[in-house]
Amino acid sequence: MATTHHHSCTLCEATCGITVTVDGDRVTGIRGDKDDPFSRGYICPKATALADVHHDPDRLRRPLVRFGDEWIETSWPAAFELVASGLREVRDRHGKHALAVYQGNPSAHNLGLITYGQPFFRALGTRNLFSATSVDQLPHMLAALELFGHQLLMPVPDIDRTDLFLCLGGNPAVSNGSIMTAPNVRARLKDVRRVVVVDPRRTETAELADEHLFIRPGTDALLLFSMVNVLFAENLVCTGRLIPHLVGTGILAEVARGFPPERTAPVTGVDADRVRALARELAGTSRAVVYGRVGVCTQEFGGLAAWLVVVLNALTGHLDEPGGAMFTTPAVDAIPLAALSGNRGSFGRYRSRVRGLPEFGGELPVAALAEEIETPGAGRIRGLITSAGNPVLSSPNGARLDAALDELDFMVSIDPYLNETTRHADVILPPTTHLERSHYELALANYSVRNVAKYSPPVFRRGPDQRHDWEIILELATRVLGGGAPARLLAGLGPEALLELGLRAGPHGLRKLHRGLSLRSLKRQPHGVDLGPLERRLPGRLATRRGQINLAPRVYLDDVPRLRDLLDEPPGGELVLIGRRQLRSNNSWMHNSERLVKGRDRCTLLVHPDDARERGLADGDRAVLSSATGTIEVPVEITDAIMPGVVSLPHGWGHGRTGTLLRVAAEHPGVSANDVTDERRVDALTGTGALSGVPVRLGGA
Ligand SMILES: Nc1nc2c(c(=O)[nH]1)N[C@H]1C(S)=C(S)[C@@H](COP(=O)(O)OP(=O)(O)OC[C@H]3O[C@@H](n4cnc5c(=O)[nH]c(N)nc54)[C@H](O)[C@@H]3O)O[C@H]1N2
Ligand SMILES: Nc1nc2c(c(=O)[nH]1)N[C@H]1C(S)=C(S)[C@@H](COP(=O)(O)OP(=O)(O)OC[C@H]3O[C@@H](n4cnc5c(=O)[nH]c(N)nc54)[C@H](O)[C@@H]3O)O[C@H]1N2
Ligand code: SF4
Ligand SMILES: [Mo]
Repeated sequence: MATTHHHSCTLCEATCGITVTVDGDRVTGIRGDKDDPFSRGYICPKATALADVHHDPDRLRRPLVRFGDEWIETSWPAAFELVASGLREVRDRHGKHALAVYQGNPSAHNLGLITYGQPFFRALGTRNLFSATSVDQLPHMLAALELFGHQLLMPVPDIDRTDLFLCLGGNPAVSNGSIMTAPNVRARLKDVRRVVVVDPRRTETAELADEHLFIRPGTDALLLFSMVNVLFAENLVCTGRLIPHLVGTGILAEVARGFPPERTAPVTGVDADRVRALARELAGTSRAVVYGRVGVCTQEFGGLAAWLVVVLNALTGHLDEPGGAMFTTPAVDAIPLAALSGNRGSFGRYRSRVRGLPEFGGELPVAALAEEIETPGAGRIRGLITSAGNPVLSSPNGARLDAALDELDFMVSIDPYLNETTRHADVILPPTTHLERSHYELALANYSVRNVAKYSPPVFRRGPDQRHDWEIILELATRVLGGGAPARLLAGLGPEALLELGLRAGPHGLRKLHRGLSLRSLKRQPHGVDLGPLERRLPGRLATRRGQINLAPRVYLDDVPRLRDLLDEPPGGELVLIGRRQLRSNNSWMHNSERLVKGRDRCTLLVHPDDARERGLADGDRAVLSSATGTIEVPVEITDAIMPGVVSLPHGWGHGRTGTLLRVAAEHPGVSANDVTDERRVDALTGTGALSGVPVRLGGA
């Protein structure tokens, strides 16, 4: 029987509404849901591939247990027993820190993993918690913690009401927006009066923009500091109604004096006159916003750059103002809940054992994972749980991690695929996937350009022998930590009940008792509910001790001398590598969908014509790309859309390895960019992997 279901695409942060038509147990179509008030029918090509994941013959549906090179399907109780004893043994013999966890990106899009995964992994009490955060948004979270008092208080560009969108290190026309949930961001950008993009590549977003400025990778903090310099030097600082709450502007003025545009231009490659003009334009446009994303985070000065993005918005009166950088009013508000438990976030409470990289929010940087497995001594990692992550392809020097994983005493992966990471596990526990579970955007609704809420029931009932992520976690929690009272309580509830509690306690729930949001009311509105545009939230929303925003926290000031050194040592003549995202690719794990990977090889290296000529390379040639950590062979694509001296390779490829079961991906393997990135290159302040700006050499194959 044919049925129609309303759901959301959970592949990226845009949260597009989808309409799924089903006949029996087959998906017959996935279309954009025109009645979703937020996405209004928009989807990108990846949404339809959710059907491919659902029907993928390679997707695991029952637990796999390794016997040498063989995998045997086993029952859930037997698999749980094996995993529990493996994990317990590591803890009993080597202590709780010997057990590590890596949580990957899809965790953030998964109601069950947010509500159950986080508490369980933390309850393990290990310092060795890792996640994709430290190759992603960590610098933005640190800025949120330092300036607004809570690591989750990241402001969002009010893109629908802005007149000037200054975008650094983000390519929302392809990524569909990040820490800016904005379905159909292309259309939204087209409605912005002026868009300026700062990027080492003339990206798809830059093509839509009014102006594009090439910047040398890793130098954004210099550019941003110069803009701060101009604001003070030309008396353009205007902090508006936040004046009584801002401190630290005096120190900022002082520090910024060392970064006049004429000093930074030779290093950044951005003309001093353009920097001055941009600063003036930002100050002179009443609805304007500076937005920085992955490119400003995953570089050697990511911490400073992410901080300066907030500083610029604040100094020009664009913080917490319509059209500027605003805070959301999500239906389930994680911040008061987390603040109540004293968990506002943390930084540098302890450091990684081998290299001394700083803790952030109870996690350590993933750039340290391989060495923590390999290096003997007390506290060495002996066991690993990966959940919804593929760090072999996604973390810097993935090749080293690939080898290190074999040294573990025990590894379990909660993942629907036998891929480059999970092939090292002793047991794989495959959860249900997207269409088989209910959905609410618990995390991303906090970073949405409008306040929205949407609940979707599962499209398919899961099979009798399948488990949801949260059920797997709960079972492990009970078996490893014992079935204490908290576990029993959680077990009795389930993610929906926790969601209901969150909705009731949230700003759109209790406060409006009669018409307040509840799970029931959301169920009656299957396309989702629009709760209006972003509103001013400061100073009430601040979680800082004195209710103030210190624009110049010590952690950043202490890192400024390192940036100043960059002024004196302009980068050498070598090539540097950056990444890029592609519309039909989603990090490392959607390449088993034929419709997404068919056509020409997309894992190509973009090279500027001058750099190609110098090396005798022609378009389509295979070239050898090597770095301090590795060597790979890639097809070259010559284009003037990339800055001279910079080459670009997408990440998430490098399939077809022995022992994986991804038959479509193996036909389109590509190479892994992270086989040449370097785990030793991190932002020294935050420990975030510096995936961008990696020195490389390029030659003919
Ligand atoms: N060079 C370079 N490296 C990068 C980046 C870059 O720009 N350049 N970007 C970085 C960024 S921003 C990120 S977020 C990371 C992403 O890196 P990761 O989070 O490590 O990896 P993903 O590629 O997202 O892989 C997700 C894994 O989760 C599994 N999975 C999918 N859905 C589910 C589910 O519902 N439940 C469970 N249990 N598993 C599921 C998939 O099979 C896959 O194994 O990569 C980072 N690495
Ligand atoms: N289609 C698709 N969409 C995705 C994803 C995907 O894999 N595919 N991944 C999702 C995830 S996990 C995330 S975190 C978001 C990321 O969302 P975005 O940040 O928008 O993603 P990117 O396309 O990686 O954009 C980073 C940009 O930074 C530029 N860049 C690199 N180095 C520098 C630098 O030093 N300075 C400056 N100014 N720019 C630099 C790159 O050229 C690139 O254009 O996308 C999400 N959406
Ligand atoms: S932009 Fe594409 S991948 Fe992202 S949520 Fe929308 S349909 Fe899904
Ligand atoms: Mo990400």
